[in-house]
Amino acid sequence: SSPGTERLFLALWPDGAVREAVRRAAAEAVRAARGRPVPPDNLHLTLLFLGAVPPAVREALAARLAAVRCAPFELVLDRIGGFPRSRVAWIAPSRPPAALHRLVGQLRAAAEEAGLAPERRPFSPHLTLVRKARPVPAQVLARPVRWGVRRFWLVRSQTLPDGARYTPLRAWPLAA
Ligand code: 3AM
Repeated sequence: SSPGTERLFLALWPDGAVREAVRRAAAEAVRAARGRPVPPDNLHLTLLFLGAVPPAVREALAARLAAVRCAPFELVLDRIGGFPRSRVAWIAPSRPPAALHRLVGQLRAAAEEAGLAPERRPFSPHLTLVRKARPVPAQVLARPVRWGVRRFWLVRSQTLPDGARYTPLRAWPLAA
Protein backbone atom coordinates (compact mmCIF):
# COMPACT_ATOMS: atom_id res chain seq x y z
CA SER A 1 0.00 0.00 0.00
CA SER A 2 1.20 3.54 -0.73
CA PRO A 3 2.76 5.79 1.96
CA GLY A 4 0.22 7.48 4.18
CA THR A 5 -2.38 4.82 3.59
CA GLU A 6 -4.38 4.12 6.73
CA ARG A 7 -7.09 1.71 7.81
CA LEU A 8 -10.17 3.83 8.31
CA PHE A 9 -13.81 3.44 9.24
CA LEU A 10 -16.79 5.70 9.85
CA ALA A 11 -18.41 5.52 13.27
CA LEU A 12 -20.52 7.10 15.94
CA TRP A 13 -18.38 7.95 18.94
CA PRO A 14 -20.08 8.30 22.36
CA ASP A 15 -19.12 11.13 24.69
CA GLY A 16 -18.01 10.50 28.28
CA ALA A 17 -21.52 10.54 29.75
CA VAL A 18 -22.80 7.93 27.29
CA ARG A 19 -19.69 5.79 27.78
CA GLU A 20 -20.24 5.86 31.52
CA ALA A 21 -23.92 4.96 31.13
CA VAL A 22 -22.95 2.05 28.86
CA ARG A 23 -20.35 0.90 31.37
CA ARG A 24 -22.96 0.77 34.14
CA ALA A 25 -25.67 -0.81 32.02
CA ALA A 26 -23.37 -3.50 30.68
CA ALA A 27 -21.14 -4.23 33.68
CA GLU A 28 -22.81 -7.54 34.57
CA ALA A 29 -22.87 -8.82 30.98
CA VAL A 30 -19.23 -7.82 30.48
CA ARG A 31 -18.25 -9.84 33.55
CA ALA A 32 -20.27 -12.83 32.37
CA ALA A 33 -18.71 -12.71 28.91
CA ARG A 34 -15.14 -12.92 30.29
CA GLY A 35 -12.96 -12.37 27.22
CA ARG A 36 -11.35 -9.02 26.41
CA PRO A 37 -13.49 -6.00 27.31
CA VAL A 38 -13.20 -3.11 24.85
CA PRO A 39 -11.52 -0.23 26.73
CA PRO A 40 -14.06 2.57 27.32
CA ASP A 41 -12.07 4.95 25.09
CA ASN A 42 -12.47 2.51 22.17
CA LEU A 43 -16.27 2.17 22.40
CA HIS A 44 -17.95 3.04 19.12
CA LEU A 45 -20.72 2.13 16.72
CA THR A 46 -19.25 1.27 13.32
CA LEU A 47 -21.24 2.80 10.48
CA LEU A 48 -19.06 1.71 7.58
CA PHE A 49 -15.73 -0.08 7.48
CA LEU A 50 -13.55 1.42 4.71
CA GLY A 51 -10.31 -0.58 4.90
CA ALA A 52 -7.04 0.80 3.52
CA VAL A 53 -7.50 4.39 2.31
CA PRO A 54 -4.72 6.29 0.47
CA PRO A 55 -4.36 10.01 1.25
CA ALA A 56 -5.81 11.23 -2.07
CA VAL A 57 -8.89 9.06 -1.64
CA ARG A 58 -9.26 10.33 1.91
CA GLU A 59 -9.36 13.92 0.60
CA ALA A 60 -12.03 13.01 -1.94
CA LEU A 61 -13.97 11.19 0.75
CA ALA A 62 -13.80 14.17 3.14
CA ALA A 63 -15.30 16.42 0.48
CA ARG A 64 -18.20 13.97 -0.03
CA LEU A 65 -18.76 13.54 3.69
CA ALA A 66 -19.12 17.29 4.12
CA ALA A 67 -22.12 17.09 1.77
CA VAL A 68 -23.96 14.41 3.80
CA ARG A 69 -27.35 15.65 5.01
CA CYS A 70 -28.97 13.85 7.94
CA ALA A 71 -30.89 15.22 10.92
CA PRO A 72 -29.57 14.44 14.42
CA PHE A 73 -31.29 11.44 16.06
CA GLU A 74 -31.51 9.55 19.30
CA LEU A 75 -30.34 5.97 19.79
CA VAL A 76 -31.95 3.96 22.55
CA LEU A 77 -29.45 1.25 23.51
CA ASP A 78 -31.80 -1.27 25.08
CA ARG A 79 -30.39 -4.67 24.14
CA ILE A 80 -27.36 -6.68 25.15
CA GLY A 81 -26.43 -9.77 23.21
CA GLY A 82 -23.71 -11.47 21.24
CA PHE A 83 -22.63 -12.61 17.82
CA PRO A 84 -21.61 -16.19 18.61
CA ARG A 85 -19.60 -16.69 15.41
CA SER A 86 -17.41 -13.62 15.85
CA ARG A 87 -17.45 -14.14 19.64
CA VAL A 88 -18.32 -10.58 20.55
CA ALA A 89 -20.77 -9.24 23.10
CA TRP A 90 -22.51 -5.98 22.28
CA ILE A 91 -25.04 -3.37 23.29
CA ALA A 92 -27.42 -2.20 20.57
CA PRO A 93 -30.62 -0.35 19.78
CA SER A 94 -33.47 -2.84 19.16
CA ARG A 95 -35.32 -0.23 17.10
CA PRO A 96 -32.76 1.97 15.35
CA PRO A 97 -34.30 5.10 13.84
CA ALA A 98 -34.74 5.29 10.07
CA ALA A 99 -32.35 8.27 10.12
CA LEU A 100 -29.50 5.95 11.13
CA HIS A 101 -30.07 3.72 8.11
CA ARG A 102 -30.40 6.75 5.84
CA LEU A 103 -27.11 8.07 7.20
CA VAL A 104 -25.33 4.80 6.45
CA GLY A 105 -26.79 4.79 2.94
CA GLN A 106 -25.35 8.26 2.34
CA LEU A 107 -21.97 7.26 3.76
CA ARG A 108 -21.84 4.23 1.50
CA ALA A 109 -22.64 6.42 -1.51
CA ALA A 110 -19.98 8.95 -0.44
CA ALA A 111 -17.38 6.19 -0.12
CA GLU A 112 -18.24 4.78 -3.53
CA GLU A 113 -18.09 8.23 -5.15
CA ALA A 114 -14.64 8.69 -3.60
CA GLY A 115 -13.48 5.51 -5.30
CA LEU A 116 -13.79 3.03 -2.43
CA ALA A 117 -15.64 -0.27 -2.58
CA PRO A 118 -17.02 -0.75 0.93
CA GLU A 119 -18.41 -4.12 1.92
CA ARG A 120 -22.02 -4.86 1.16
CA ARG A 121 -22.66 -6.85 4.32
CA PRO A 122 -25.89 -5.78 5.96
CA PHE A 123 -25.63 -3.02 8.55
CA SER A 124 -26.27 -4.29 12.05
CA PRO A 125 -25.80 -1.37 14.45
CA HIS A 126 -24.06 -2.29 17.73
CA LEU A 127 -21.27 -1.25 20.07
CA THR A 128 -18.86 -4.11 20.73
CA LEU A 129 -18.33 -4.52 24.47
CA VAL A 130 -16.20 -7.66 24.67
CA ARG A 131 -14.09 -9.66 22.20
CA LYS A 132 -13.31 -13.36 22.58
CA ALA A 133 -16.50 -13.45 24.59
CA ARG A 134 -18.45 -16.43 25.83
CA PRO A 135 -22.05 -16.46 24.66
CA VAL A 136 -24.03 -14.00 26.76
CA PRO A 137 -27.76 -14.42 27.28
CA ALA A 138 -29.79 -11.88 25.34
CA GLN A 139 -31.04 -9.19 27.66
CA VAL A 140 -33.45 -6.29 27.34
CA LEU A 141 -32.46 -3.36 29.53
CA ALA A 142 -35.14 -1.98 31.82
CA ARG A 143 -33.15 1.26 31.82
CA PRO A 144 -31.83 1.77 28.31
CA VAL A 145 -28.99 4.16 27.55
CA ARG A 146 -30.21 7.19 25.60
CA TRP A 147 -27.66 8.64 23.19
CA GLY A 148 -28.32 11.88 21.36
CA VAL A 149 -26.23 11.58 18.21
CA ARG A 150 -25.05 14.87 16.69
CA ARG A 151 -22.06 13.98 14.55
CA PHE A 152 -20.25 11.13 12.84
CA TRP A 153 -16.54 10.42 12.83
CA LEU A 154 -13.75 9.24 10.53
CA VAL A 155 -11.66 6.88 12.67
CA ARG A 156 -8.21 5.33 12.23
CA SER A 157 -7.70 1.70 13.25
CA GLN A 158 -4.22 0.53 14.17
CA THR A 159 -3.32 -2.99 15.14
CA LEU A 160 -0.95 -3.00 18.08
CA PRO A 161 0.49 -5.91 20.05
CA ASP A 162 -2.01 -5.32 22.86
CA GLY A 163 -5.04 -4.99 20.57
CA ALA A 164 -6.64 -2.47 18.28
CA ARG A 165 -6.26 1.24 18.80
CA TYR A 166 -8.93 3.51 17.38
CA THR A 167 -8.27 7.21 16.90
CA PRO A 168 -11.14 9.53 15.93
CA LEU A 169 -9.61 11.85 13.33
CA ARG A 170 -12.36 14.17 12.25
CA ALA A 171 -16.09 14.71 12.78
CA TRP A 172 -18.89 16.08 10.60
CA PRO A 173 -22.09 17.38 12.17
CA LEU A 174 -25.46 15.80 11.52
CA ALA A 175 -27.54 18.52 9.95
CA ALA A 176 -30.56 18.21 7.71
O1 3AM B 1 -17.30 -2.06 15.42
P1 3AM B 1 -16.89 -3.48 15.59
O2 3AM B 1 -16.00 -3.69 16.78
O3 3AM B 1 -18.04 -4.42 15.55
O4 3AM B 1 -14.41 -5.77 13.49
C1 3AM B 1 -14.06 -4.44 13.15
C2 3AM B 1 -14.71 -3.43 14.03
O5 3AM B 1 -16.05 -3.86 14.28
C3 3AM B 1 -14.64 -4.11 11.81
O6 3AM B 1 -14.68 -2.71 11.78
C4 3AM B 1 -14.75 -2.21 13.11
C5 3AM B 1 -13.60 -1.27 13.33
O7 3AM B 1 -12.38 -1.93 13.12
N1 3AM B 1 -13.87 -4.63 10.69
C6 3AM B 1 -12.55 -4.89 10.65
N2 3AM B 1 -12.20 -5.37 9.44
C7 3AM B 1 -13.33 -5.42 8.70
C8 3AM B 1 -13.63 -5.82 7.36
N3 3AM B 1 -12.69 -6.26 6.52
C9 3AM B 1 -14.39 -4.96 9.50
N4 3AM B 1 -15.65 -4.89 9.05
C10 3AM B 1 -15.86 -5.28 7.79
N5 3AM B 1 -14.89 -5.73 6.97
